[in-house]
Amino acid sequence: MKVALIGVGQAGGKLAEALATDERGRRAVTDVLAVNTATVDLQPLGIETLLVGEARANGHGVGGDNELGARVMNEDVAEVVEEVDVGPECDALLVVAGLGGGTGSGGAPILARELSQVYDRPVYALGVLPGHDEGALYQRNAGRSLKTLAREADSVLLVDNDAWRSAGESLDEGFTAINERIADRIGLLLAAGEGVAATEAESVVDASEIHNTLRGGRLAAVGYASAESSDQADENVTAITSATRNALLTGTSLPDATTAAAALLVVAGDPERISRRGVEAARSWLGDETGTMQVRGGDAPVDSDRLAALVLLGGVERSDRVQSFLDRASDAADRDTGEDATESVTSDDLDGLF
Ligand SMILES: Nc1nc2c(ncn2[C@@H]2O[C@H](COP(=O)(O)OP(=O)(O)OP(=O)(O)O)[C@@H](O)[C@H]2O)c(=O)[nH]1
Ligand SMILES: [Mg+2]
Repeated sequence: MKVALIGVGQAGGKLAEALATDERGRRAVTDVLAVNTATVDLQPLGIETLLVGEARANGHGVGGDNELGARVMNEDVAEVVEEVDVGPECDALLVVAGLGGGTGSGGAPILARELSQVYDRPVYALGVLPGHDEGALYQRNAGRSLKTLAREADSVLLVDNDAWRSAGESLDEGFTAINERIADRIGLLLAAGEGVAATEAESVVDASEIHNTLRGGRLAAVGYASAESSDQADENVTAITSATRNALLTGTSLPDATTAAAALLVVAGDPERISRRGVEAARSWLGDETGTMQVRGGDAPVDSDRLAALVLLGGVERSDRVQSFLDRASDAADRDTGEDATESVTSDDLDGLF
């Protein structure tokens, strides 16, 4: 799936750069831009950048004020859209931001709304949720931003900052490593079907498989795990099923978000090592575990001795994990646990940004 990529804010810019320079990610990224209100955060980036909100932020950022972040983006959004090159080969637009800060948190929903009006292609977001030890302001910002972004984007792929952090790694020292993991996994997903000859893979993951999986809901998550494999495909049934199991149960970008409206299983590895029986078993397990009948699948040829499973889950707002994050963010005294699966992102417990 080819995407035009726009990072908003500091996390957004760093992640856009990581994805656009990732060995696989760069095959899927047709254009990339980093937008911020802070000059110093744009300077180190090796991608095209755009400073916005100079009149209000003076090039110094918005200090975690996401309402100001939204206002600034609203004023300069035409200029941002102008800088993004969306060619005919582009399957979707992808807006990336940390949802807990100011510029990205407030700016991403405004930008997603504008891009949806300008282009007839899906506008997806990659949103980073603050880790549990980040302060209340971050949690609240992220909750309000997420609620608004879920309405304005076609789907929001969520990555919890605690999910792919290594043990003992502080959040700050871990950012580079976390960003690389995110870029590696999202890069694999986006590039899975790019530049793959139909003869090379048993089934190709084209853009429509991703669109259809994400169409199942407003929020999405991705899981990843790999396993050792044998050079004989028929000995790799367990390698594929256990990688899939670990991708969902311990390797997801949104821990414990295991209920979904639709799923996509990408099995990555040497095509000669991929067991069809393993893939069938893994897909069937995935459907049972996530509670959906819609499990799509495909292969991603990768030159490796290992086999990996990448699981994309659409419609994870059905998960308790999302509900509990939004509850924490809204600080609502009177919690509503309604039956409607999308209620967590549409209820009035938490004010949207606009
Ligand atoms: N994964 C990841 N998260 C980051 C990174 N940098 C910041 N964050 C997270 O993103 C949130 C803060 O957003 P930033 O992107 O720093 O803020 P901003 O959009 O630049 O907004 P202002 O600085 O307030 O103008 C926090 O939850 C951080 O933990 C990063 O490089 N990687
Ligand atoms: Mg900043």
